Amino acid sequence: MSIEAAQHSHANPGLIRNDWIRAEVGALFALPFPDLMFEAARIHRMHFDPNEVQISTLLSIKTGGCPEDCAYCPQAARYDTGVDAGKLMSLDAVLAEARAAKAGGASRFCMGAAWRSPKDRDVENVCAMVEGVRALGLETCATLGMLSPAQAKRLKGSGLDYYNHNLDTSPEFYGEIITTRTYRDRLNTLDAVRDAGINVCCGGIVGMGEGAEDRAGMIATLASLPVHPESVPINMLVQVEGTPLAGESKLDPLEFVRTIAVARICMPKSVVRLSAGREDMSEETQALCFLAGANSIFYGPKLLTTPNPGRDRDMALLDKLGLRPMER
Ligand code: SAM
Ligand code: DTB
Ligand code: SF4
Repeated sequence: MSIEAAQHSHANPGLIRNDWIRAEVGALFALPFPDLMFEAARIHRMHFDPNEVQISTLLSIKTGGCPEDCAYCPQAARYDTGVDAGKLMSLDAVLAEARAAKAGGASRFCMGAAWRSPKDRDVENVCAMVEGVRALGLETCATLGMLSPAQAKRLKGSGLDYYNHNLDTSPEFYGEIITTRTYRDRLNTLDAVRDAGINVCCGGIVGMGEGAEDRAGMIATLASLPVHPESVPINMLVQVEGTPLAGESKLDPLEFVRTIAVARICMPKSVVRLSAGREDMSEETQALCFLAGANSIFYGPKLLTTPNPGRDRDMALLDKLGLRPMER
C-alpha cells in the first residue's frame, strides 16, 4: 500500500471507498497474518456485532441442463457430473422447503436456477415464489443468470430482496473459467439489479487455480463497483468430478481466510458470506473466517447440488463459538 493510502485509511478507519486499486488490495493480502486479521476484525466491529451471523438457506429450484460452460459447475449440461436436468419446481414444493428453512432458523431463502438467463415466463413463475416466500416472513434472494433491466424491475415488483450474480474471479482470469458469457455481461446484469432497487449479492470463487493477483483483482473489482454489494459470498471451489476443475490443486485454507479478511476491509458495511466449501473446512478454519469478518453462512445440508454441513453440526459450531443468528 502507498504511504498516502495507508495514512488515508488510518485517518478514516472503516471509510467506505469505491476506488480500490489492485496494488492496494494486493498489499492487504501480503500483510503479516496478525496485522491483517486485526485490521479486518477492527473494521468488522465498526459496522456489525462481531458475534452475529446471517443465516441463509439455498434451494435449487431448477437444477442442471445449463447451456453455459462455467468450468466449476456441476450443472453445466456439457460436463458429465451425474446431475440430472430437472424442470422448474412447483410453487407448493418451493414453499414447503421455505417453511422448513424458516423452522430450521434461516432468515433468508435463496432460490437458484441453472439458467443462462430466464425467459419472461420463468420470471413470472419465480415472482410467485418470491411472493409466497416473503409471506412466510423470510427475506428472499434469487440467482437465475443474466437479467434484462425489465426482468429486474419485474422481480423487484414481486418484492425480491436480493439478487445473487457473481463476478466469480478477476477480469483477467475470467476467460479461463467461462467462455459463454463475458465479464461485461455480468456487470450489465449487476447494473440492472442495482437500478431496479434490489440489494446486490455478488462475490466469487477461489481455489480455481487462479493466482494471488487474481484474488486481489476480484476483490478490487467488487470493491470498486459504484455501490458495494450488500452481500459478498466468498466461495471455496467445491470440486465436482466431471467438471474441468476437478483435480485442481487445493488452495491453502489460510489464503481463503485472507480473502475473507481483505473483502471485509475493502467492503466494511457489506455482509461477507463464508459460502460454498464449508463441508471440507475444519472448524478452526471457519472460526478464523468469522474472526476475519465473515458474518453469513449457507445453512442446511445441501448447497445447490453439493453437500453442506448438517444443521446440527452447524448449530453446535455456532454455539461453541458463541455466535448468534442475525435478526432480519
Ligand atoms: N445459473 C446462475 C448463474 O450462474 O448466475 C445461477 C446459479 S450459479 C450455480 C451461482 C453461483 O454458484 C456461481 O456464480 C458460482 O459462483 C457458484 N458456484 C457454482 N458451482 C460452484 C462450485 N462447484 N464451487 C463453488 N461455487 C460454485
Ligand atoms: C454463491 O455464491 N454460492 C452459492 C449461491 N451463490 C447460489 C452456490 C454454491 C454452489 C456450489 C455448488 C453446488 O452445490 O452445486
Ligand atoms: Fe449454468 Fe450458473 Fe452453472 Fe454457469 S454457474 S453452468 S450459468 S448454472
